Amino acid sequence: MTTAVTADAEQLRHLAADIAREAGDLALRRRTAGVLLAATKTTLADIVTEADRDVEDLIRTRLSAERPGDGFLGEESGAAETSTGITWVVDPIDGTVNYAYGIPAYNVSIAAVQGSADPDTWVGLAGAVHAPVLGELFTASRGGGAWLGAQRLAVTATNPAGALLATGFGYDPSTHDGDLATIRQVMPLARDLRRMGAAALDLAYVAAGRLDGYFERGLKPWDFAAGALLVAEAGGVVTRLDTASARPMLIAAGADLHARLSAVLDDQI
Ligand code: LIP
Repeated sequence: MTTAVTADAEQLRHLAADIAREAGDLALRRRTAGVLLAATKTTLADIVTEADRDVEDLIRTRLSAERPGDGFLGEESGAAETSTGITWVVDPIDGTVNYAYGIPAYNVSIAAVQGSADPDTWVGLAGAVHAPVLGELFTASRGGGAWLGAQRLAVTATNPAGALLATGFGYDPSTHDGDLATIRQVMPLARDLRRMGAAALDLAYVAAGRLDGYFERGLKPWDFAAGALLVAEAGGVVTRLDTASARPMLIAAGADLHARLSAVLDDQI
């Protein structure tokens, strides 16, 4: 039986930041030494490297030592139920394809949630997104705000020039046509579009006001657990449409743009 606990979100934020910093530094060292492909997963394009596995192992080992009994859900090593009421949701290297190609837009994403690793029921408590090549560590705690180092983050307000949006595509080529059709429907709201290939970084940039909004279908819980809390704590809104499907649509933006994006994307579902 899970004993619900009220964890100090700030303590969890500091722990997430500390581990994300160490894990990101390991990822960068391994990238510099050369990346070894370990396997492919759902499609040939869905890769996992030896570094993904080793970075997740470091994170899992640190969390087990610091927070015994907490649950865990990681992209590469599966799940463990919580006995404390807290679960960690981890993407060891978000932006894996960028990482494999040597593109700097990759990060370590670590989130602590109250409850199980179910995004429809969890309550985000703390998160850290570390982009080691870019030298940036984004953090947030529930009620404690979103931060880039000591700089407090805030989402943008509506821009008459249109929204700078980001999105992404899944690893299954059969989904690309539908996703392109969605982009066509959204473009009247946009001034331009970015496709960085790392969901947690897209979300961190919405929180930091570097993007006005982000939407993507088919993300996994570990892709957005930390980034969604960053956006919420930066004054933004994050929702998911079509959650009963295999490819829910995540939408993140300031309140006004979120409402306009949701109206268009809801019609697409
Ligand atoms: C990736 C996401 C990205 C999405 C990719 C993939 P991964 O996560 O960050 O936004 O477009 O399809 O899901 O696989 O690099 O952890």
